[in-house]
Amino acid sequence: AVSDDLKQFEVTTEEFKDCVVKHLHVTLGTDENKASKKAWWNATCAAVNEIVFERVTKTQKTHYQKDTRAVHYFSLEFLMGRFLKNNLTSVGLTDIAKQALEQLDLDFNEICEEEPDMALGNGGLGRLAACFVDSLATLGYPAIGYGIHYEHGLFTQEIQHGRQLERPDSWREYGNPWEICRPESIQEIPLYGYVETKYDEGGHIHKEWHPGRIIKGVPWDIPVVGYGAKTVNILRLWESRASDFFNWDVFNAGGYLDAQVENVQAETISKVLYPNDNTEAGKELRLIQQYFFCACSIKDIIRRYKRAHGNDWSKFTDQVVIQLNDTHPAVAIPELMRILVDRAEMHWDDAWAICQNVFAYTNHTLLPEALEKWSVRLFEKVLPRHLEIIYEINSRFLEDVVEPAFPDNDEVKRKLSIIEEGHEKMVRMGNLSVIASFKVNGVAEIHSQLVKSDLFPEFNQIWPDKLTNVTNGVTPRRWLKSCNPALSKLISEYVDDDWPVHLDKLQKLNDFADDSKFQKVFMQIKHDNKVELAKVIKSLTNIEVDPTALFDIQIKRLHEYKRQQLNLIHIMALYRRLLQNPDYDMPKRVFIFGAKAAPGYYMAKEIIYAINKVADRVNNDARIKDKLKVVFLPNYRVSLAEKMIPAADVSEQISLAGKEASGTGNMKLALNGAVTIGTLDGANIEIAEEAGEDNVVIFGLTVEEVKAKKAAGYNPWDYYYANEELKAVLDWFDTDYFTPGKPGELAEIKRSLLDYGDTYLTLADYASYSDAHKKIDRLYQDKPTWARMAIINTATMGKFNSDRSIQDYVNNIWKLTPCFIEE
Ligand code: 26V
Repeated sequence: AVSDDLKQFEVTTEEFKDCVVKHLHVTLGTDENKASKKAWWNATCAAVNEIVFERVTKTQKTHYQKDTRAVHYFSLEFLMGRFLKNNLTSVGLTDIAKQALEQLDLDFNEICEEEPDMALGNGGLGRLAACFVDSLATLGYPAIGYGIHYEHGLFTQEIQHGRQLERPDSWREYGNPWEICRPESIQEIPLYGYVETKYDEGGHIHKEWHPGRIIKGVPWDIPVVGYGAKTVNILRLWESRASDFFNWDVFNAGGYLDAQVENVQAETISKVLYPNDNTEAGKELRLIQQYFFCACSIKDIIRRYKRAHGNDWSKFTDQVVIQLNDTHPAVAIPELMRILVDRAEMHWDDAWAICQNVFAYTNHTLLPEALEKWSVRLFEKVLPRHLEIIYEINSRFLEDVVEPAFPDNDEVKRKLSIIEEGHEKMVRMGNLSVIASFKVNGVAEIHSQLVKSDLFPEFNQIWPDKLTNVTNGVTPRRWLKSCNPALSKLISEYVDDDWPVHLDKLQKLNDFADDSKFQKVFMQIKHDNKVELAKVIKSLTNIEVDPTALFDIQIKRLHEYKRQQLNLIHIMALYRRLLQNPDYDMPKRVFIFGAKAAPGYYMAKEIIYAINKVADRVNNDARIKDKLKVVFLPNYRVSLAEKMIPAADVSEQISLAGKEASGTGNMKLALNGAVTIGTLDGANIEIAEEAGEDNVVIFGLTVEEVKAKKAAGYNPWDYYYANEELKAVLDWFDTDYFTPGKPGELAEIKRSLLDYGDTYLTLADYASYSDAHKKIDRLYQDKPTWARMAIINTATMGKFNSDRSIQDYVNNIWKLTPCFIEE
């Protein structure tokens, strides 16, 4: 049992305290009298690292000695959040650390607040990668996460006069205690230049790439501590630097300043995370980022393989599997081909056979604007040899695979080709990924079905076993145990204390769903969490909210397909009902939003502004007697999510059906006892299956209905004229009711929903959404009924443990064996 596992680090409070103080002196160079909170935090991390770093070394040594097969998770994003609480949870020292800091007159939570979030990701895709590395380590699988060591993570968001302002995020400006630099594993990466065709004595063709630039990649390792801390894997993130070698050339040619310019250009590669979520812009720097980290990682993998197997490539596919987190790292495919064919001088067919057994690809979106395409012209400039290889992969694929399957069918060939013909030729990274991978998966049942039927139907015909599903999950260590300690303690009392690794055991709570004593305690914990969130709301926004009110939460990136605007329109309708009838029957409600908009996404920013303007008006209107409050919490991020999720009564999952691949916030909220109001989209469907239809509130069009409606010609004006309330609310946007003295400041939202066609069928789903909220109101007013629903939600979310997702990947794709690490 895990409780036993956790006993391996038997450290007393006294010992832990001494260790922190020791690090305050010898690592931080200060003392108890003058240490800042930041220094105490650093010293506490250093104390935890005494355990963690030992385990990293031991894990790596064991994996090397046992020559284990490992998964290499390639991702442009790892949204890790904070580490201290999580790592303490994993080594089982949370209570000890709490007491130790208390004895030092420090507040544990305050010290944890000193840690900046490691926000090297945008949203769902990056956070999924973080949950997956946690589960891989917890389950004892040999795994390494590869990514970029961005100097600046996702921007921090400030709200000024209701509008989003972006500020750079400098998460490691003053050093970061969780990372280890490994200069001994630096790699050199070529870019630009041209390809020379050579012939050897036998008349064989040989390609030589003469790069125009060499960039250095410096690896930083971040320990990923599995729960129980037996396995501690690493996340290896590459930082770009100017190559010394190249620099000296320039320098010797008399260009001291030129050399500095080269430095800046090289260091730009890992400077900043692209803040777009779901829109592809085709920027050169982004392609270079992708290639830079893929090339470093492939070299790293091959170096490690050769240390065990020398030049014998025959075991490579037994030892190495690479998972592509979306198409962002797909350039790893031609890179591995280049190394095998040009460098290892392997025959094309042998090299291709290796690739096809190494790569697997996860698709995370169907949105057409997010599907990556690179112009052939740009590709040729940055990676001339890779473009040739892609052409070769493509022509062999079209000839050897497509032609036999679809004889003389040019239309299918055009569709499946890696190269899109048009006025500008493009490289389609999705097609390349499907062709090179042995498995392709979607991230929830419905999404995987749509990948097969709508995105890649012909590929599915050619390779019926290639396309598959792995439903996403979240780590219950961060998203229940550490963020909701009171509920965790209750669960341990009623279930067993190994639920964080056997989440299905939560099922046992079903037995207590109608137990009034248990209901009381469960709802008291929810209330206490709401009191805590109310304090956060007060301190960040100065808005007072009543913790007895229903807390309705929508937290996710701002995007029109996620339909925060639907939520807003409904809030305005409630406000209007209250103004027309002060006795309108509804429980007190607080609507809480957290969302960042991509800096260049105009409509998303307008929606943020509108939410804030409506909030200003509603929150300060004495007529409605505090029955309705609207809160937009600035700078939504992992650490803020950890405070919001335990306090949610209702979880808003209201994307247009077919658009949200899975969602993972939906899982975190339900796990913490929130009731979902949601569409039949992504993992909502599976959540409803697990919790039962009575314990979620489903509304809106289904995927089939959306398709039918669009085919029949959707007209948003029909809904506008048919629904008096909807019309009145939309017309409100034209007035200055929420923007005094500035009529029409919010009018673009109305226009997007009527004049620009309402791409995401917001108006079509409005009536159904409004009815669903009426149902929520009724249910919430019946306390035992609500408590029962909340408990059943927590009880039935076992499926959404990311350990289960990882086990699915292992069984169906990766074929790994867990590796025991000695104590
Ligand atoms: C796309 C792009 C396009 C180019 C610019 C930078 C950039 C950055 C991220 C993305 C990713 C879009 C795909 C994505 O985030 N999908 C989300 O994946 C989650 C995990 O599977 C899933 O739960 C969400 O439903 C899905 O939207």
